[in-house]
Amino acid sequence: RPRVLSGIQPTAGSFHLGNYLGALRQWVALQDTHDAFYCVVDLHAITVEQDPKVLRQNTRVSAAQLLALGIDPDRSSLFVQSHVPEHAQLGWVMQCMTGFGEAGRMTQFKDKSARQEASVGVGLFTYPILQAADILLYQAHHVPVGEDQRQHLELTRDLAQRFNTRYGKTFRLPEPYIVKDTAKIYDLQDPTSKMSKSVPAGVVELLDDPKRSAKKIRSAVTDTGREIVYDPAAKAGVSNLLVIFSALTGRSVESLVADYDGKGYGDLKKDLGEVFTEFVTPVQARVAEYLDDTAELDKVLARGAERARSVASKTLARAYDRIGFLTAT
Ligand code: AQP
Repeated sequence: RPRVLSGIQPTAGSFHLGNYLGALRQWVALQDTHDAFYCVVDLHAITVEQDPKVLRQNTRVSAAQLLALGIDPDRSSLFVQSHVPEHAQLGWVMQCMTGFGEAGRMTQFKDKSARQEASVGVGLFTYPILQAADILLYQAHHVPVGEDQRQHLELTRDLAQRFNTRYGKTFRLPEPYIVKDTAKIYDLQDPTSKMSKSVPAGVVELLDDPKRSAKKIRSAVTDTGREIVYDPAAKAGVSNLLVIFSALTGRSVESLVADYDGKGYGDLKKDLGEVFTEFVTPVQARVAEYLDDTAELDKVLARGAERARSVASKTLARAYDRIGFLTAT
């Protein structure tokens, strides 16, 4: 079976619809066809300042959400990044393989550092390099992510190629796995920007009160026209709602457009609020159950980390050897 690896930050506590439709839904589906490794990337979370108590809690909340959304720990290795020290170790190696200018071209760093008011740490700058190590450790064939991660995947491939050329074939070059229809879910208040946890107004959070989320959906920004059509360039807001509606229900955008012929934006938004509520209510109940028994949750994560380490340690040992590090005896 081909391998798949992906990670998600625990920073916000709740995941949002962009995370779910852009990435996590694919994580769940790929369990059927792939040997899957999924991690909560707490090392990435500290690229911006975190309160230790909140980080610990959010890491569990993130793991509980992944389980509640359908990650099956018997089929997939679900783990916390810091439990597998090889990530940081290979991360250092990859930093030494990366050009300063190359890292500086990452557009997400430019966006995030521009948005951040506090001083920007070096970790935020080098985070795509650690992400490359995350992926390469598992010799992943595919990496299910949203469109915003495409450039980081390119960097990962470049670094793998560079290492292989310099030291001999060591790493598999991974392919991004990006589902076109939901590759970029847009902010409800600004449907030309991606939905992002850093801009809370237009985000729909999975763990938020569904009533509040339905209200956010009802007040989503749409244009002044009346017609419900799919036209991302001219009608970004409505098109975004149609994509979300379609992804949550499995109904095609065309059939939705046909069904809403003659109806108004208000009807679409109200119905989507209900669809979302129906989707998220059982998810929230399962999250609460997983968080009720943190000892069991921690055990699941320990098991996942053990399986992850057994793969990661082999890759790291091979890379260290190729580089010319003495084997520790
Ligand atoms: N709006 C989105 N549409 C589609 N996919 C998205 N992803 C994030 N936003 C969207 C995908 O979710 C996965 C996990 O994201 P992450 O934890 O790495 O965090 P992120 O990309 O930093 O998420 P945010 O909310 O976008 O945070 P900020 O505001 O910090 O940039 C990834 O696969 C990502 O592609």
